[in-house]
Amino acid sequence: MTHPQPVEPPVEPPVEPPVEPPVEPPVEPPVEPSVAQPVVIDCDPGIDDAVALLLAFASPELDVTGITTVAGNVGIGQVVDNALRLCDLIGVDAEVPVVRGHAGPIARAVRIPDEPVHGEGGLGGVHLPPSARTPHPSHAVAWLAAQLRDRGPAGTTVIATAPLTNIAALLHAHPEATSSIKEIVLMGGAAFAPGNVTPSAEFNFFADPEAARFVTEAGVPLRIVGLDVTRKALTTRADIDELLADGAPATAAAGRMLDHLATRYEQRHGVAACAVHDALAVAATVRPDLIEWTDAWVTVECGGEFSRGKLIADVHGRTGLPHNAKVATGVDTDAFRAFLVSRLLRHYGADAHEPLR
Ligand SMILES: [Ca+2]
Repeated sequence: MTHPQPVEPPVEPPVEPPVEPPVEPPVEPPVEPSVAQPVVIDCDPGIDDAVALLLAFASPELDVTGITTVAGNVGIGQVVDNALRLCDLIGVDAEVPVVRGHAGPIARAVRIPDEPVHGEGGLGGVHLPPSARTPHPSHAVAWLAAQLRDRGPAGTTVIATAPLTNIAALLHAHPEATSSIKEIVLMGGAAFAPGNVTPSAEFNFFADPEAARFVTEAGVPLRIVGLDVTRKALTTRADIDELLADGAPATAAAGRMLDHLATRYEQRHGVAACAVHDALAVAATVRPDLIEWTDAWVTVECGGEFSRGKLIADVHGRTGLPHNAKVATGVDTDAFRAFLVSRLLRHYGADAHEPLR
């Protein structure tokens, strides 16, 4: 007698787990040069201007067609010299001019800060090699007028990171330029935060309040990035160390300049970090979504005993006057820090993904 053989249960083929597609790190979409926004940068380098220039030239969304200069953080001669040296550091195309502008306010005596916020030479004691470049032969105001005219209606964005003397002089002498400006994105003022020169005034507006007032009321699309947000968007010691550790010429220079600011900030506030005011204006141009904007009618106090240079922002419509600006009132600090540091490392770092230009 045979015993029945045990029946093996049918073997189910192993079920392969579904294959998850590999997770790619987020990649910024490439920006075609043809859609890059033409911009001019009016500045007074200055450490944060220097970092703003580095960020602008690392941003393919922007086509920086010229750098105009004005007295502010340091005198006009030093500002021009710093801008030329920074162009070498960045690798700016020789066709992009550095243009000398006003040596001080038109309506007031020049006022260079007594306190050396930006350190020796205006760049935190960082010595960049002398440049063989020379400034453009035109004055900044004449150059801006021609540049804006050539680019056509609403063709150019102006990023202004200094006292507004050049821009006010442009809009006063060449009112037709108003229609050629797509928008002005400026670093200046403190609508609701305390000032950094007086209790009420930020440096750029305090240095030339008449110019700031003229620009705010000139009828040009305007976005204002002031101390209300730049003081919140602090670059940290870790960010600075990351730039220093990279060690390439431009990242190391940025790290050393920011280290100067952070050391000073720590002495004053007990926190090893620093505001990079002007770089936030560039970021606001490329990535306005990083900022919370509030529509307001704005002007600048020119005659106050204690409030000279104060940015007045009527966000509740008390004056009944129509909105003439978008005022930055909030910022995604971590997103800005990541944007700034990653762009600098990506474009200038030792393992730069893209060539210098
Ligand atoms: Ca500046």
